Amino acid sequence: MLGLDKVATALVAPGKGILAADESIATMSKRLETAGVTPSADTRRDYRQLLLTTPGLDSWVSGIILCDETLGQDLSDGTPFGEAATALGIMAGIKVDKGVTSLPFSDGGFVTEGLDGLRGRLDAYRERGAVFAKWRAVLNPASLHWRTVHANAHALARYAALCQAAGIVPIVEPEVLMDGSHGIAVCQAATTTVLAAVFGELDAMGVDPRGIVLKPNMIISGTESEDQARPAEVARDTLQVLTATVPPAVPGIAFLSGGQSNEQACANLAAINAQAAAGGTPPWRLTFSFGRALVSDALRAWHGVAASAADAQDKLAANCRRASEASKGPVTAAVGA
Ligand code: 5MM
Repeated sequence: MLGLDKVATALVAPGKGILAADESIATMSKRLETAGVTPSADTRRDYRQLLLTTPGLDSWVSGIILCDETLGQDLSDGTPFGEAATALGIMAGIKVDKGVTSLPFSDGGFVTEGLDGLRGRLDAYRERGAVFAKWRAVLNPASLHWRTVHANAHALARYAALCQAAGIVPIVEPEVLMDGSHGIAVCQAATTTVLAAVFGELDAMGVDPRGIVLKPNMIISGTESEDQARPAEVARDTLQVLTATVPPAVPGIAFLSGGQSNEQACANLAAINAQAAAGGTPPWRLTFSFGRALVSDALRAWHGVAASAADAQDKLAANCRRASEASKGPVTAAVGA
């Protein structure tokens, strides 16, 4: 197997990003219902098969993140998902966290669980073809308590260390939510605090920064804020935060979309890359690990109808192509400037 640094670097290869298709059974079932599809193991499988087998996907996507259920499933031709992804030139990843639970004495904060038994699960996932993993912490910028920051940073670092010991590249995802009416400065302050704590804990746990991918939020205004930051401002503040907190040895930063549309997320990613390039060559690749910003249009187009699969795949391909372009460096932003 390739070294951790080689896998991490390949995940963020020029023009490539990561497709997050790892919704838990509960989340995926809700999204299917909203799209008019009856949720079941079979419909969840059919939907993920549609995504993975999109023609040309490997031109824009280096890896796909799956959940436990999908990595244990087979495509309709009987090929296991992990094997099918590898055959298509796409690395298979696995979401290993078990979701969030409330953290006592933290003013309503949450901590992500899933460390118990993780060592054994990682071995089993590797057997099924996973070469990278993902763990997501969720933080609310408007009510950020130091206990929430500390608990989540510690858990992310314990997870990352276990992954690297198992020969699996950890994607480290501390998500500062965009829900709320806060302005961009609140997101910037919270994300700086969170990333500084995360990299402090990763170092304390002996995690090699060359063998991880960071999956942070962009620095943006809260969804309900009346003052929506434009891409140039998002780029400036995002790069300030990353420069202050992320070691240059980290090969790549793959942003989550956090509820942004494909157009908005790609405009922001393009602006981030343009500004980074204007300041010289950034130490890390700056790309995408979007979920909703890539797949929402495809799910709506498919709505469980086999005859709509090709149209759905076209929509996914268009969104992945746009994200890939945005990750390449200076391009014309689609929204604002
Ligand atoms: C695809 O959704 C992922 C898993 O969500 P749940 O465990 O809550 O079901 C999620 O972690 C996702 O990978 C990230 O939030 C990035 O996705 P977005 O849609 O924010 O780009």
